Amino acid sequence: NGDATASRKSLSGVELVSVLNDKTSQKAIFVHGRIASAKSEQTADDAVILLEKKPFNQSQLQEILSSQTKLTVDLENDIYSTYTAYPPPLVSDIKATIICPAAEKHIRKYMKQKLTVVRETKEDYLNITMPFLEKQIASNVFNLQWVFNILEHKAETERVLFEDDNKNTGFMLMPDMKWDRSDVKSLYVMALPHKRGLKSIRDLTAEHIPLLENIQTKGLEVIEKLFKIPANELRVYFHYQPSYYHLHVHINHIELDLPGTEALRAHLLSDVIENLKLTGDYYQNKTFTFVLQENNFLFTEFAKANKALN
Ligand code: G7M
Repeated sequence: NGDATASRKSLSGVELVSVLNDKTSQKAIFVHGRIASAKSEQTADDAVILLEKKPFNQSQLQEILSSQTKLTVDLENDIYSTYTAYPPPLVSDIKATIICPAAEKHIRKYMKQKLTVVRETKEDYLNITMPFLEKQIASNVFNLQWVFNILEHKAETERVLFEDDNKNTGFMLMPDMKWDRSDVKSLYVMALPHKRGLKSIRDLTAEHIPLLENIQTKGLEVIEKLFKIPANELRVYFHYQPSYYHLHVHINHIELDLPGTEALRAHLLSDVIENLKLTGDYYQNKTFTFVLQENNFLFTEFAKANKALN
């Protein structure tokens, strides 16, 4: 919804419905919950809650290595011992992301599921993907309100890193929701163009090169100035398919090991610019290969057209 200021002080009133995905190696868990509605106490909204243990913050180490941290013994043998440690609450923080009210699309997105590789020709895009996206956009299933809130200075206003307000080539540089900003080695920033109607890189033509070059030059200059990270330590790319169909560029620290940076999803900004310079309608004609989760609605469309079987 358009209320950009909703914020919570605690997790009270959250009912656990189910665990969507328990990602032990990433020390994260995604759950489906229900949260008492802000509007009426009798009703509850579906919510997706993402809980993730954070990396250690070196400036807090002395606080952890102190009498404030209680230990219980798990094993003791000669010079070796292992414990479960209970550090004080202020240094045992976890990152919590709440999507509420969550649509079925969000619940499906975070559910553990099978992945399948899909090939999308130009014709598949015109016959399957585009009609599907247009239907979803018309019924507001891909809620882009959060993007418009940023572009219209209604949300995350204190987080803006840079803005170029030109209608055609301008963009806003924002910390991504995934980055808690505590450590520049895990830098994750996104560039959001002001121009509306560009759904994904499929829509890009030679006409958009000035916008893309502007992001590449100014965006990276600002990051170097603010965070002292030079362009040659950054990974700058688009997703295809994205989750949100307002064009955006992902910028992250090269040492950050992330899902979504792999060959089946990421397209480097510099390659996109280069391809458009060589062939202005490259992305309209290209066959894309990408991975979809099997309970993604777009996957269902490809399966219905018998295009997801090989
Ligand atoms: O390319 P794709 O659509 O998959 O990526 C969307 C990106 O937008 C992800 O990296 C999200 O973490 C980020 N993101 C999503 N939302 C809803 C928000 C938001 O409300 N604020 C910010 N700053 N980033 C978001």
